[in-house]
Amino acid sequence: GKRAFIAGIADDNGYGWAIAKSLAAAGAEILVGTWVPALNIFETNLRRGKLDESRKLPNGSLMEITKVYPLDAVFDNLEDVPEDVKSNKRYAGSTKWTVQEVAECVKEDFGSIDILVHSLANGPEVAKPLLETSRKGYLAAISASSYSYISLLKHFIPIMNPGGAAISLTYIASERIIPGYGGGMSSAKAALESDTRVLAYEAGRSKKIRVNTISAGPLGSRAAKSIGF
Ligand code: ZID
Repeated sequence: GKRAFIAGIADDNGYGWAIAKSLAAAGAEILVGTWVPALNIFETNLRRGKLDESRKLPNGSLMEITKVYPLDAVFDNLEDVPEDVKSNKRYAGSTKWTVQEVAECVKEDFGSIDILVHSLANGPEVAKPLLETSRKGYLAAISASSYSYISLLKHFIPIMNPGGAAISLTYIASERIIPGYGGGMSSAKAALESDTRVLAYEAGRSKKIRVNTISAGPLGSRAAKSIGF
């Protein structure tokens, strides 16, 4: 069977959860990366059975998540983490949540993976038009929504089996004007799409790994609702 690592699940409403279920139904083992600030609630809901109804697969069995890893995809390694984040209550409760550390943990626990899913994005100023977006907000959107894919690939490719595949989710606001998708999120998706072509070339040549991104339709996830979509 294949083993998948899905980055960006914190509830049962988003694309990551739906993709995990499809992969589980197809027989894959499921590992999950959950944003550190959302980890507690997600694990509690899982433990208390609140997600059991949503865990149901077409054959009637429940999706098993083998392990949930805390993850913050805007930090590549410990040296990147500023003091205020290190000492933040929500972050201090977990360890090894930078991208490099998570990849190391997955390697230690399971040796390798076959499938990498990037189902995460964040744009703190998404509600602002591009003309009103600050440099900080713009760079934060790119860091969380675009570079995070590069970083995940960089650190996970060494433990990905040849023939493996990576996928992320993009949005057509990269090509067409969609008012309301601001804060540099349109720019972040454009970068994600361009990077996908280059990463596919590089990872395909070096490790026979496919790299793709899918332009998603509307889904009432937490992220989509928070921007009024
Ligand atoms: P989600 O909230 O379920 O998933 C996003 C996840 O990212 C959450 O679990 C966060 O905790 C996590 N996260 C945020 N920051 C970090 C971080 N630094 N490190 C680790 N994790 C982090 O929402 P989702 O399922 O909508 O998002 C998954 C992917 O789908 C994202 O890349 C979206 O941009 C993409 N996507 C979603 C939609 C949608 O409708 N939900 C659309 C296109 C792409 C879209 O916006 N018409 C209108 C809107 C749209 C499509 C058509």
